[in-house]
Amino acid sequence: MKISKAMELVEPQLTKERYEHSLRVAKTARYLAKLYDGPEEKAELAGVLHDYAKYRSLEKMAEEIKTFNLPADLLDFHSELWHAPIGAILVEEECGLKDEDIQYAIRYHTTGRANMSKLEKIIFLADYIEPGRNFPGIEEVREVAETNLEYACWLAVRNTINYLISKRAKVYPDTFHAYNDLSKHINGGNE
Ligand code: DGI
Ligand code: FE
Ligand code: FE
Repeated sequence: MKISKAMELVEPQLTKERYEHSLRVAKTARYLAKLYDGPEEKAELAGVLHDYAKYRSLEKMAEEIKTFNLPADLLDFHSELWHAPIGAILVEEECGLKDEDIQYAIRYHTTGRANMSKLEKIIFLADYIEPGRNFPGIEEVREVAETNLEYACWLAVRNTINYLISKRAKVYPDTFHAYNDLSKHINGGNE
């Protein structure tokens, strides 16, 4: 799929702000792919498409978690998590994009998971550090993103877990799995 086609398909699904966020994620993802010898075209496409399902109604998504056979435990966690796995399926169903690498990157862009592919890490990190974002501690993540993809992802997951805990929110198991898995890249990973 051409990037212009993906943009055309995504734009009507999103608000103007969210669409612009998606374009910044695409640009950041392409930059990271070049830096880390990843798939640049796929990174850009996945960036454009990653939030495709962001504004789908909660009723529809709750239904689709069942009909698409997605993990039922998603329903016990914040609905913010749903757009990622549902978007990964909808880009195929509604846009005709059948590309496992891109679909995994979309599926895990919110939580991460253990054993993320390079493309999954790139999208996860690009979504966190795109220039429109402003989280506490983001400058450190942006700096580390220039030299160490795994460490930057670890920092992003750690910050997200800390944020969720400070809000007394639940943390989805894949988020912990991402944290634990990425820990092997820091401190020798044995602590
Ligand atoms: O869709 P975006 O806003 O661009 O970004 P995103 O898909 O990374 O979603 C971010 C939100 O998801 C943010 O409010 C934190 C939340 N989140 C990430 N991991 C978890 C989580 N929320 C819960 N409850 N549990 C998680 O593990
Ligand atoms: Fe998202
Ligand atoms: Fe996003």
